[in-house]
Amino acid sequence: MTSGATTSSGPGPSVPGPVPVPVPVLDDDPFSVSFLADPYPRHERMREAGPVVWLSHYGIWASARHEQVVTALTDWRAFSSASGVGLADFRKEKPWRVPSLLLEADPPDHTRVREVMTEVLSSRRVRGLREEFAAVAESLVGDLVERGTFDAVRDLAEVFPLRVFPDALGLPEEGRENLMPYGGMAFNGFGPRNDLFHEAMADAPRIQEWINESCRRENLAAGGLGQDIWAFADTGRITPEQAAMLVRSLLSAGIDTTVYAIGNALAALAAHPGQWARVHENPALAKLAFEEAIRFESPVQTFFRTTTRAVDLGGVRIGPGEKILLFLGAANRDPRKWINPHTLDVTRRTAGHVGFGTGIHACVGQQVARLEGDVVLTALARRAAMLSPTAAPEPRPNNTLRGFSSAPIRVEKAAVRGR
Ligand code: OVM
Repeated sequence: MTSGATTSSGPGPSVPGPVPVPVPVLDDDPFSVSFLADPYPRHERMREAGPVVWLSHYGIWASARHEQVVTALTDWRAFSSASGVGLADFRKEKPWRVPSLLLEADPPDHTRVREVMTEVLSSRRVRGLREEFAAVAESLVGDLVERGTFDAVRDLAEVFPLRVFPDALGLPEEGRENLMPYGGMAFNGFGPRNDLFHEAMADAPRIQEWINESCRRENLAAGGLGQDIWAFADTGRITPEQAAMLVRSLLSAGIDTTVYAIGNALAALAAHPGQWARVHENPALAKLAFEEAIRFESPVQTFFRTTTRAVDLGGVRIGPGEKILLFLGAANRDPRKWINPHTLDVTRRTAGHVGFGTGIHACVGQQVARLEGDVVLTALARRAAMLSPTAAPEPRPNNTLRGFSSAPIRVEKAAVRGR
């Protein structure tokens, strides 16, 4: 047993069934600033303690292993999203906002709205965004490379998604500064009511008012993804109320996630000059590099599920109505699944990573995220022969997202190729 973990047979009476295994009990607070700033040693301890552990600080189950995380995400009948995918159990406490029709729902309610969103964010539609996204990336990255030094987070990761995604949606110009703070609310909102939660919610009523206004049909520009959602209300596939809520989902999940993903990818690649050399040599590797960065430094670290019945996970019996915290970022570094999991390898086969989740709730916008990552890294690969950090990245604590508030880098300019 690893230090810090004790075992118990878990709460509840013993029942007939699989032979119960002792359940490791850990007292970590995975939402403390110290855990969030340096998660990987704690992930390892949790992963090695057992397939499923009991986190006594919150009275919840958790898994940091790839196999159990995938099993729980795949088995939506036993591991429900409808009670919320954060710590709060919606059957016991009032959610901070009206629950998402997409994220915080199970079949059959989930099914039709998910089908609509899958169509809205189809491959064909996303391919149609590429030209514009690539042009913005080329221009922005071109200017930054001329400067020689810049902050990969503040000057690039926080700038690029806000230059392309709100236009793709058709959002009004006014108030776009509310998008990142709203993402901060949504993702800190999955955690406990700690300082991060309360700081994120400080201006909640004003920001929510802007978000709700921005979901209305008349405030969305023609030709954007927002109007594409609303068009489904005319076909009767969804109601107008559902259309507005699905636009809210794009506003919740579409900005901060890609900011963190691009920032994490740039920070990881700057810290691994040998890997960047390969991407520079062959910019077609940009796609793989972005995917590997999502595995290596997963922007979405955790989501919860709630059991609907007694269920066995990795030999551990979990009772009905219990919360389980799934560590996507730890599953993505599980040595049972990955060779050299703590090494960034841009030619690694990343299939099976759970950075976008898996199962019926797997990220519906993942092709948009990949497009953003691809065009940014491709533009940089053509122009920068070398990246190097000029200071350690500054962690930005968040109850769900892993990333940095700053990652200053130096770039060595190359002759522009491949155009
Ligand atoms: C939503 C949503 C979906 C995925 C992630 C997320 C804030 C939100 O439907 O609102 O994070």
